[in-house]
Amino acid sequence: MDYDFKKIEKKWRSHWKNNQTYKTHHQTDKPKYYVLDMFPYPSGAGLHVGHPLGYIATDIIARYKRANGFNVLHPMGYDSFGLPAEQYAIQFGQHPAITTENNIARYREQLDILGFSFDWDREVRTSDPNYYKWTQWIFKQLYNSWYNLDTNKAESIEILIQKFQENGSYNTNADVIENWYKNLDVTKFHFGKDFQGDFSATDWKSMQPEQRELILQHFRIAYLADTVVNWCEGLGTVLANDEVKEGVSERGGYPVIQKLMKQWNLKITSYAERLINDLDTIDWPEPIKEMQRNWMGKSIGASVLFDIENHDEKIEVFTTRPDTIFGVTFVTLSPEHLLVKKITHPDNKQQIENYIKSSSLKTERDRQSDVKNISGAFTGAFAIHPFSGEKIPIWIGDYVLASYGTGAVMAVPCGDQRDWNFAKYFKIEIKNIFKNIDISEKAYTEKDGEIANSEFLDGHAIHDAIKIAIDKIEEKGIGKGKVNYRLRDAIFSRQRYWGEPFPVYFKNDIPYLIIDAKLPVELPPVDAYLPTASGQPPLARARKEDWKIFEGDRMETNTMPGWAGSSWYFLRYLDPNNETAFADKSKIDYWQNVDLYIGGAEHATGHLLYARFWTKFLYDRGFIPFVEPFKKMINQGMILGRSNFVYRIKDSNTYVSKGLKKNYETIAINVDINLVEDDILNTVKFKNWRPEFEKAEFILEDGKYNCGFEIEKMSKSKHNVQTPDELVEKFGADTLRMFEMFLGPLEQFKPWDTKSINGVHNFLRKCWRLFHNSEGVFSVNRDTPTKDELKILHKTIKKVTDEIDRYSFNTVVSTMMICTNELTDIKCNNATILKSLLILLAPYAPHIAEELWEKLGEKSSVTEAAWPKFNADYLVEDQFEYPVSFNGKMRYKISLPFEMPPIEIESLVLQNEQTLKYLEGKPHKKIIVVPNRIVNIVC
Ligand code: ANZ
Repeated sequence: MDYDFKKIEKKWRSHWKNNQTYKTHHQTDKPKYYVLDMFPYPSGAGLHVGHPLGYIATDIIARYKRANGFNVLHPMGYDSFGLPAEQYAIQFGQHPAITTENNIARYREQLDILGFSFDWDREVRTSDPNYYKWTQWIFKQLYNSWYNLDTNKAESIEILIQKFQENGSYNTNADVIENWYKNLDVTKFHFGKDFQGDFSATDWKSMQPEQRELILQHFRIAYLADTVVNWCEGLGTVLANDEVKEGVSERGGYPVIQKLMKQWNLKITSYAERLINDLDTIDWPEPIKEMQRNWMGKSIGASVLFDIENHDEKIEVFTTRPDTIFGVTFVTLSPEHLLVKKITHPDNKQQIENYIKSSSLKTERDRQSDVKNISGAFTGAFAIHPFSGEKIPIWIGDYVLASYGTGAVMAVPCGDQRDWNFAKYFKIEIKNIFKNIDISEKAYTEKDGEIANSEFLDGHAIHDAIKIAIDKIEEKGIGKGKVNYRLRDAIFSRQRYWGEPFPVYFKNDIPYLIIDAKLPVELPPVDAYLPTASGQPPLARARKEDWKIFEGDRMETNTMPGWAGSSWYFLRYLDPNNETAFADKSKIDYWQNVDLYIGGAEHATGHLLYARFWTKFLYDRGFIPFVEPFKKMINQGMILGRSNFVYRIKDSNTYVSKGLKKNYETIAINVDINLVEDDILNTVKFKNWRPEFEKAEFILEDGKYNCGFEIEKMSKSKHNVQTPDELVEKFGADTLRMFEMFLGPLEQFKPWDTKSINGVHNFLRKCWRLFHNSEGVFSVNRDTPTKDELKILHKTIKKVTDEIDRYSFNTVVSTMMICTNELTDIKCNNATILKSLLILLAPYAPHIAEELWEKLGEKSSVTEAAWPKFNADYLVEDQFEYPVSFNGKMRYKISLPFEMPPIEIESLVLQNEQTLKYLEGKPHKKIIVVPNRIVNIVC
């Protein structure tokens, strides 16, 4: 019988399903191993061959760990809230739940044919109300928590209330937004406009509940605040910084502007220091850790106060270089800075207003990255230098960001390139405070050197001067040492339909939570998935009676962002059907965090950061016993597609073959790779591909149309997608699984090229033949294995085990190939040897392994078999290969037992045919035998 992969794979897939082979039990007598894939967003395009790469790797590890005695958790689910389903709903009116359901069904079909060992009973979907009930519940915990800087953790808001009741705000070291009290609406708040944020226990007790709540809002980890956001009118929503590229939305390319809106925020900044420090405790790729460190951007420096001429207010700046204070020649405020309007001189008003307007059109990212275009405006006001007392001009410039530091900088053109550019452009004075350094061409931004022209700092090395300056600033009472983070609080509201509703309602504009017993707050039906005419989010279309739960004056109509559900999904897999908790405590205690996480590197500062934040928060509040979600992570490299191009002659429907295109002005068009073979276009198929090509004409080369090609990202829009389905149909899932691993190291970017898939397929056929005789009849011998057979096997066990332990998935495939060739060469069909071979093969090619396993007469699944133990004894050589020399010249080698006495060696060598040949019939003069070293014949 031949290797009928179609039949075999179908048979075993249904066997596994019917027998629940991969069901994971909460079996605590075994050590646990939790291996997880980043769950996919089920898009309409389905899976291409790049998607399963990581899933195959985790599946191999899951099977390998099972064979090594671990109780393995290897689940899969869907990150099923998201924009594409919503966009589709907007266009075609189909409820996103239906689109999502259809897409999931397609994904599942594609995943199933690959033979993964997922425990599907644990599937989670973030858009399922039974799942998002717990996302809402976690939001409630965030809302009901504050960050205690004394204990350095989040605690129940009740503890804070208790403190307020006992001592007022005094002695409470809470992480609260700086100058938070300025946000309070004084008309609603009876302390008046001089209130600076401090209140006594008596004050607290005398407040109305609503007033207390207004204060508490500023301490909660989930809080509402007026926030500058990237507002995208076209998509009707706020976008995260990384969703905006060059001023337009990444998705759809709609313009994005900066706008102030009331949004839910999460105080991730409280965790900045822990998020940085704990990176040292996890085994993640260094580039991802570095990206997270940069994202959090810790800066140590000082805040310094500058008086303003003819005004009572002061400007507070944040600087990392207090040593340069005598080099300050102007102050720059961000255009949004609250003082701008107050201090601007009437003569400069128009100019300043124009500038504010023009910079509101730019995103923060553009403002940071655009260093070429220098822009700004003078306020007409002056600050007073805190040491020299000199007058220094106050400018506004959008290279200063409102949301970083204090939104104001002391500008030092000699030490900061942006300040230098600004000063040159606007012809502002540049003072040099560095000894023997030329700053005529550019600023000096290094920290080696000596300070000059700076009174008490003169002669000090920069590093020392920083410290001296901070001391002096503190001594003078004009500022203090300070640590700043680039990280901002995370905006948690989206003006979308297809996301988690908040468990929140409003009464008199104050938010309140829906009680646990009423969760989840389900998405209400709406008549359209667009914002309302007045710009309210789509949920505002729902009438009171459309909501299953409606309280207060109105429900919150924002929804949560895409990363809400994915920040904790790994916890739900532990206990996916629990109705009374997000997971049972005993299960959390057993399974703990993820041992191995595989997924794309593109989530470095999104999902991977937020999941770490939520984990730490849940830890603080005592819900889980660990502080990091993913102990080890590997980022799989992208599989790149090979695209083909045709060249349309401009303003025509004529397509010119690649070799002739230089004679014309052409536009390259991505053509479906299925219409091309060996880079030659099938012109008939091309004409039928799309209506616009129906009447296409061609200019050929030698009767052929040669296409261009390029290696680029595999994507539906580039028509270079290869789906796993076609290859499984042609070669089987086992071949595809092995082939994807064989392409190269998991972490590397690799072009997709199916040239070697036949080789991999033939290797599996060769494995099959080891178990069958030349007539194709199953035939193995049950004798004791020979030494040679054992040697090949144990060499392979060692290599494969080492390689899997190093996650070197590609080299395992070649090791298995070599082993199969060697066993074939010695015509091995020994059952004991082949049985072990199947266990080694099963993680990669589970179907064929199961089939042959059954044929060997095994009753249980190969999944339950123990990983073969390597025995070094089988590799020990019992012979030594002697080099035989004639007059010092090595002529041939001969293998002889280690223990053979020299006298026997002598006689054996002298009788050897080769010896006779080299002696040419003459007698030898002398023979020297050094045991286990050499034989030398003198002649
Ligand atoms: C004076 C100075 C002199 C500075 C010098 C640098 C070099 P990092 O390290 O990224 O934290 N800065 C402060 N707030 C800013 C804002 N909101 N937008 C843009 N720039 C801002 O950078 C801190 C430095 O960036 C600060 O130190 C400040 O310029 C500027 F030779 O102050 B420095």
